Amino acid sequence: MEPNETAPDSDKLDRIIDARMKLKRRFEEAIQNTPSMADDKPLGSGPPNRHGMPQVPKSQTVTKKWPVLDLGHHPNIPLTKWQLAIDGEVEHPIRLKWADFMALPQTNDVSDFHCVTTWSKLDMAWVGVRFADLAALVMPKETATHVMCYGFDGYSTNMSLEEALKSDVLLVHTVDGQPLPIEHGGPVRMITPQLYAWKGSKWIKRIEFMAGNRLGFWEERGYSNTAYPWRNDRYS
Ligand SMILES: Nc1nc2c(c(=O)[nH]1)N[C@H]1C(S)=C(S)[C@@H](COP(=O)(O)O)O[C@H]1N2
Ligand SMILES: [Mo]
Repeated sequence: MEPNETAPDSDKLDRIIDARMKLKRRFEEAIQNTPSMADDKPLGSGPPNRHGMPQVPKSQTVTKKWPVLDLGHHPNIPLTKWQLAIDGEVEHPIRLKWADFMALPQTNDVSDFHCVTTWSKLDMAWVGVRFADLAALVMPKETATHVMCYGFDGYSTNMSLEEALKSDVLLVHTVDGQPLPIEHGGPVRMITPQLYAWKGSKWIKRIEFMAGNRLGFWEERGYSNTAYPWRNDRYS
């Protein structure tokens, strides 16, 4: 390869890194101040987890099984038809096909899953794309404060950007070394290890950045807007 052929690539990489660092600086303080990182009297039991909270949040029971919870309709999306739209209050809205998504930097992480119906599943091994890396691609406008995530089944759920931009929030396609099963949201779902699991849309198809907050499916029906497990913050 000629030296000049590598120039556009390293330019592109520089731009990506730049965008990520800019976004990180913008939200770092807000992220550090979220309840699941900053609360000094978190509710729960067990040794501290990696963000300093008791491993098992209050009123949760650890399960080995992985229950299925959703609205009862499991959309079957072939990879050839799969698309993810990221739009709203962003500089560069995009629509990713499967190959585009898999070509993005992939993150491996092990995290816990806390369901509001009182079970927790610990140490799940995930592979996927960081929400923060997707956000750096589209670049949220200064006015963006929250996101709404939509599933192919008609589901929706909202959260603040300081929660969504945490480094353990991923759009995952692989769990414990296997493709994410359809009943758990495959081909791709979001996970939010520091919030109750209903904030992670299964079969995710769209992320809308918003200049303010709106309520998602369960939030409209009395579930908490914020969903902090270590505050036992389940219903509003
Ligand atoms: N698209 C979609 N995502 C969803 C839901 C849903 O009904 N549809 N249910 C939520 C709820 S209430 C929970 S507890 C988790 C459950 O994920 P699981 O079925 O993989 O355990 O998914 C969340 N994400
Ligand atoms: Mo749930």
